[in-house]
Amino acid sequence: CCTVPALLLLAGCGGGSSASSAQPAASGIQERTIKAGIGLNQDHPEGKGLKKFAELVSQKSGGKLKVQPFYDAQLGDDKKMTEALQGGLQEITIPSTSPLVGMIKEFGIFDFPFVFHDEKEADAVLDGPLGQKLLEKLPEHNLIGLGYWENGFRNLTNSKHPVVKAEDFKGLKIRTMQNQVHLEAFQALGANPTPMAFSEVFSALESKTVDGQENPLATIKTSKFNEVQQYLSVTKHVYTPFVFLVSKKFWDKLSPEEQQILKEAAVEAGIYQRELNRAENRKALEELKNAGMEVNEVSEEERANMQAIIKPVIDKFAKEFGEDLVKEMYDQVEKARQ
Ligand code: TF8
Repeated sequence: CCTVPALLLLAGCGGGSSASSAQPAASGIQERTIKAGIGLNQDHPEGKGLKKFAELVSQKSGGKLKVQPFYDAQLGDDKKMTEALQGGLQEITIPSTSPLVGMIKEFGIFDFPFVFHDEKEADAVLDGPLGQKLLEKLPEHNLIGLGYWENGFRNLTNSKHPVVKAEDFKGLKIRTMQNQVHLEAFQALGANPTPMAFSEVFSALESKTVDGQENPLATIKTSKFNEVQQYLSVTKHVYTPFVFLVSKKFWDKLSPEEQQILKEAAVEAGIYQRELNRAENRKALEELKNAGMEVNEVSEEERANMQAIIKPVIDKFAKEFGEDLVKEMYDQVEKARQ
C-alpha cells in the first residue's frame, strides 16, 4: 500500500481487497456506472468539484468508468447516503464529517470550535498524519476514505438581530447539524439549538420554525439563505471538512487500476474544489451584502469570549474522543502556525 506518487499520499490507502467475499477484478478497467451523491447543489464548489471528479474519472478510464452525479440530496442527506454506501446501494458520497460522528466518533474532534485560524492550518491537519489516521478507521465501518475536501469556516445567519457578542446567542433558535458537540456548544452559549438535516433548512428558516442557521459563506449563498435571513454575523466559529467516501463493498470489487483512478481523481478534484471554495468564500461576503444582508464581523476578543464559554463542553468531549487524539490535533495546528 502507498507505493504511489507523493500527491496521492493525501488519499487514504486503507481497506485493500483482502477481507471481502466479493470477487475483486484481477486487472483492467471494466464498464461501470458509479452513483455519486452530495447534499449541496451544482452551483456550490462541492457540486463543481464533483463534476470535475466525474470528468477526470472518465478521462483516466478511457470513458469506461462513468460517474453519475446526484446533487441537492436527491439520494438523501449526508447520513442516509453514507448508510447507503455501507450497504453497497450507492458508490460515492462527500458528506461533512459532522453528521457521521454517531458512526465514527473520532471525527468529532473537527467539531471543536475555534481550533483552526485559517485554511492552511486545516489543510496541515487533514492532509497530515492525523487526517490519515481517521481515514484508516473507515474500512471497519465498510467505508473507504480518499481524502478531505472543504466545506469551510461556518458563520451564523438569523432573522432576529446581529450577533456581535456571546450574549446575543441567548434565546436564538438555531438549526445545527446532527452532531452532539455543536448541539451542546450552542446550548452553552444560551441558544436553543435544533438539529436537522441540511435539506430541510431552507424551509425551516422560511417558515420561521428556526431563527437561524450556520454554514460557510459559499453555502449560504448557493443555497440562497439570504432570501430568508436578514443578519449575517462572521463568527468563523468552526471549520467543517468534507470527507470523500467510497462504498467498501464496491471498492473491493475494483481492480487495482480502477482503485488508482478513483484515488487520483478524488485528490485532483479535491485540490480544485478547495481552491474554488476559497475563492467563492472571498467573493461571497460582498455578494451577500449586495443581496441585502446586514453583515457584521465578530471581533477576536468576542470570539475568545465565546471559546471560553464553550470550554467545558470541549473538555468533556475531548475525554470521550480521546485526549491523545485531541492533543495531536492541537500540536499539529501549532506546528502549522509556525
Ligand atoms: C450542513 C452542512 C452541509 C453539508 C452538505 C449538505 O449544514 O454544512 O452543507 O453537509 O452535505 O448540514
